[in-house]
Amino acid sequence: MAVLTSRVGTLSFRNPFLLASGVWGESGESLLGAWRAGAGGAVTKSIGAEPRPGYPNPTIEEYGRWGLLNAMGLPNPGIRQYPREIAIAREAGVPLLGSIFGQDAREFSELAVAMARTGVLGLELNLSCPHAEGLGSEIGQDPALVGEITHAVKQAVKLPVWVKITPNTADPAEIALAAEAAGADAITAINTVRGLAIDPELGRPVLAHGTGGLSGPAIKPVGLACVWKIAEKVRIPIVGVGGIVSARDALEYLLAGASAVQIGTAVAFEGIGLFGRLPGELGLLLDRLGYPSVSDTVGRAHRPTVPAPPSPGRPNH
Ligand code: RRO
Repeated sequence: MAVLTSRVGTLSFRNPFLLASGVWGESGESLLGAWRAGAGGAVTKSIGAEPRPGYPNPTIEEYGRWGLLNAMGLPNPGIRQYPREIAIAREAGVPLLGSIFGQDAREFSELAVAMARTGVLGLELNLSCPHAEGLGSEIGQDPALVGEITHAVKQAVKLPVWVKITPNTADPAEIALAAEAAGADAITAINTVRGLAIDPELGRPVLAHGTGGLSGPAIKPVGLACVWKIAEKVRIPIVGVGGIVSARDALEYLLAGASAVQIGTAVAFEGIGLFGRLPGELGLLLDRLGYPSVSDTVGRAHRPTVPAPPSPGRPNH
């Protein structure tokens, strides 16, 4: 069977399926549950300096299995409370990345230092929440600010730093390049795609916040295109996220240039049991397609070895 180990820079995971930030990762027990179910690792909920209740309800609109529109509003218990949750998962050996969000380079570096003390293996900087005033993608759309924050965090801690970037900008690859130039160890792409739902009966937006972020299978092509474009420009590893529900979806991301993938919305729909099924399914798929390992697939669609099928009605030169 194909080797499923996934390497993202200096970090190594038993398989490429990581729990994405924001879904299921609020408590130590839930992070541990994802690992016990078979995940390669997990990213915590995004944690800020102070506790935040999040936005009022409604915070989620569902589009069948195609997607979720959310505006949760970064609910989290704050960096002083959260380490006790991380301890539960870390003591059980879960490979964990700590996700943090802040307003500026100074706040990010302070959070990074506090998060590093918890024993996480690396950090993920959330520079991409699509509906947080003064946070997330509002700063993550500016390459200079992304560079400044990444640099400050890298100066503050010794851990690997992944920068999670937004698709809600003209050129996500430019943001990724700025993060790489500032010392990022990997790029996580993508966060949710900004969207809006309107309730015609009420004549107002469905979500209390108004706009939200779309996730789930509907955004897979957006995520793949971002990973593809970023892989053309940066040399650091990419972690793909957006709409993955099957081993085949994951392989598409790997072939586009991702070294590992994260799963969020599919966990919300299906539960963490999917981490027990996906690695085996990926192994079978890699065997069938002749890939000896996950690492042999990374970026392969940029240099295909199998000729394209002839297009109907056109000569195949
Ligand atoms: O909490 C949220 O509303 C949220 C976050 Br932090 C994020 O990064 N992405 C998203 O779609 N929602």
